[in-house]
Order: sequence, then C-alpha cells, then structure tokens
Amino acid sequence: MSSPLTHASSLKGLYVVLDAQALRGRSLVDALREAASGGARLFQYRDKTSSTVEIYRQALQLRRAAADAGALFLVNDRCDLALAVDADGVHLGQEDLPPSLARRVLGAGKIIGVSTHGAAQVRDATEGGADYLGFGPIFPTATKPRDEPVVGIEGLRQVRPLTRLPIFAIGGLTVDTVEAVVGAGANGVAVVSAIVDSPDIAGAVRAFMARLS
Ligand code: TZP
Ligand code: MG
Repeated sequence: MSSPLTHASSLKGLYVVLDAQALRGRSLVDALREAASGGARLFQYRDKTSSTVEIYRQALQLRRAAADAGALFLVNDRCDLALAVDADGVHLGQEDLPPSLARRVLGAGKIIGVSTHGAAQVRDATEGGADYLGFGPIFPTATKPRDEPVVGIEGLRQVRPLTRLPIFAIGGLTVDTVEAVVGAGANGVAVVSAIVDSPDIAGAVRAFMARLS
C-alpha cells in the first residue's frame, strides 16, 4: 500500500469534485473519464443524498475508472466507504470524524483531506494529521449555498502561513479566479460546477490546468 507521502506530489493543481447532485443524474463515470481525458488526476466523489449502498456502488465504479486513468480517488465524508472500495483516501468536513480518528480507521496508507473555513480549523486539521486542506468557500457558490460564510481571497492569504499542508481553495472558482487564489497561497483548486456544468468537461479541465501550470 502506498503512503500519503508517495502521493504528496499529487496533492496540488486541479481537484475535480464529482458532486452527484450537481451532475443532476448524468453519469459520474462519464464525467470522470472526460475530465481525466483533459488531464485531471485527482478526484473526489461527493454524494449528500443517496443511500449507503447506492454510494458504495457508485464509488466502486468511480474507483475503477479513476484507477484506469491513473488518477487518485477520494470519497467524501465516509471512511467506511473509502475502505470498502479501496479509495485512495477520504475528504472530511467539520461535522465528520476528526482526522486523527479517521487515521485510526484508515491507517497510514490513505490520504485524509479536511474542509476548513478559518484559522482555528486550519490549525486543528494540521495538528490532527490531515494530508491536505480544503479552504473556503472563497466565493459564494450555488453548490453549497447555505453553509459557512464566504472567506474571500484575503481569508485564504491569512491562513496560508498557519500550515505547511497543501491547501485547495474551493467555492465558486472559475478559470478566471485561479491566478488570484494561487497568488494568495493555494496549492490547487477544488472545483465542482465550473467543470461538471461545462458542455465540454475535458476542455474545462484543460483550461484550469493551463492556468495552474
Ligand atoms: N465546500 C466549500 S464550497 C463547496 C464545497 C464542497 C462547493 C464548491 O462547488 P463550486 O461549484 O465549485 O462552487
Ligand atoms: Mg462531510
């Protein structure tokens, strides 16, 4: 089993979040394959409404498609499902298992990412043994509308010195805002709608990657 350290160089750049609800019934596997054909190599499966068995079946298909593409694949929220499909890791929110406990469940070989929204959470997730952080929402987003307050580019700039972990900016990002978040210290961008709502997913991925290189 490879360790998160082996993956450390992959924890940057474009992180495509395959949100089942944002896909609105379209095939997540097709979306993953299209994004991979555009060059994406880091994926998260996020499904807030399906049953456990539905999420398991979908995750298994996505896990296989990601492996075929040579891409990393993480499951949102659920350590059990991440283990069940042998995902590369899990992405946890503040309401999920803390990273130190997730590590006990998953072991040393899996990647653990944590969503953070402010300085205290950045410190806690770093001390808790996360491998990377999400930080946001940078901008307002319809994908997660009633959640944490918008942190803005300045919020990102302020937390950058607090951790050495890779930070993925998230929330309302487009190709036109990549430069600003990278300038504020993000190592990558985690994106839902600007990728999956595009009529040309591979093209959208290429456009993001061009701004990230
Ligand atoms: N966490 C903070 S904002 C967000 C999540 C999951 C949604 C990001 O989606 P989009 O469509 O890229 O704004
Ligand atoms: Mg969660």
